[in-house]
Amino acid sequence: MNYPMNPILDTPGAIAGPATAAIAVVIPSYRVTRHILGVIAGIGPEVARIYVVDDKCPDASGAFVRANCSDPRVTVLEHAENQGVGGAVMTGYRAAIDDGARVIVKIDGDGQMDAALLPDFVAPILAGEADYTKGNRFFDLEQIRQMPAMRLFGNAVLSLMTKVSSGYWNLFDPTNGYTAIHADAARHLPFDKISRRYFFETDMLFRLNTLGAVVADVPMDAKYGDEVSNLKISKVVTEFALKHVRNLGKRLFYNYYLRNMSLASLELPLGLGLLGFGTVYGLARWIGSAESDVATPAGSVMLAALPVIMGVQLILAFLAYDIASVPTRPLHKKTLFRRVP
Ligand SMILES: Nc1nc2c(ncn2[C@@H]2O[C@H](COP(=O)(O)OP(=O)(O)OP(=O)(O)O)[C@@H](O)[C@H]2O)c(=O)[nH]1
Ligand SMILES: [Mg+2]
Repeated sequence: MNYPMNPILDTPGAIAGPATAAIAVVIPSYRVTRHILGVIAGIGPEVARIYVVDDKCPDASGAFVRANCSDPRVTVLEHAENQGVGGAVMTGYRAAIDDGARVIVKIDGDGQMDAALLPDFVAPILAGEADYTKGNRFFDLEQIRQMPAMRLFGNAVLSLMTKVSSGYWNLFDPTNGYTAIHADAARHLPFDKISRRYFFETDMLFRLNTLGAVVADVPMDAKYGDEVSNLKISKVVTEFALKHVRNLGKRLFYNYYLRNMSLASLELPLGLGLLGFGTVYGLARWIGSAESDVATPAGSVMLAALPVIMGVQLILAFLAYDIASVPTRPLHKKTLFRRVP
């Protein structure tokens, strides 16, 4: 069944009141039978379709929803094999896009996300201010105190790594799974290339940046109850670090050498080269003079110090350019990306 077109959508923030026909929710479901019915019940009338994606759940949460939920908006989709949260979300995105949804919200099935916040995620997209919105649990200091220390530290490190690898220097809390996306932006994502497990949310940001999509943070409170945590911090950090380096390399190549060239494309290699040369040459001369107990000539010192200083300056100039290059004009406002009705 396709979504009927709804004129009120063009009025920014007008998603209150009866179902606005083009907002869909995707719920990736794995070991959530104790929470999912509550999650669905909490989704307001502004949402027309709900896709519950059973990711080969050992508790058969898909069948559980079919048996216990009478909400006509709900469609249960099932994976023949477990694909991870990312795999489940992308199955939901595809179904919602095929059905003509305009904005697709992702809410986890474990009750950690308050569905009442959904309008805050959708409004910036309908107002044409963003292509993608994601939750940020670091706005309210009071709330932050409730967060487990290990998660706080992990998030801070991951946030910094993601700013660098994704190019979204304006965002924080990148692993936050509460998100919303405009269908016209989702349509251009390379679904098959996006990480499907815990790196999913972070990899989405990288892919959205390569499209030039605008992403905005939405303040939200984290809800931690009796749900079992599947996240193993130690395993995640190493795996994430490698993937961040990979994404950074790709982003720099795509944005500064493949699709565009600017002064920054010169500043980075020159800066790294000078910093590398100055450091190696300086260390070598330093060790040499320490071993021979002969003072290093001023010229040699300058030959090391100058490249280091210039190198650092050039790298800082590159970073300033990269920070200023965060996308500002939403993708779905660009005619090229807009779906032809
Ligand atoms: N763990 C896990 N969750 C999955 C999988 N497939 C879909 N999901 C769903 O993806 C969402 C996020 O998974 P969570 O395990 O809650 O991940 P998280 O919120 O980062 O970690 P926690 O804080 O431990 O809840 C939930 O709705 C899961 O039910 C899977 O293969 N493994
Ligand atoms: Mg969770």
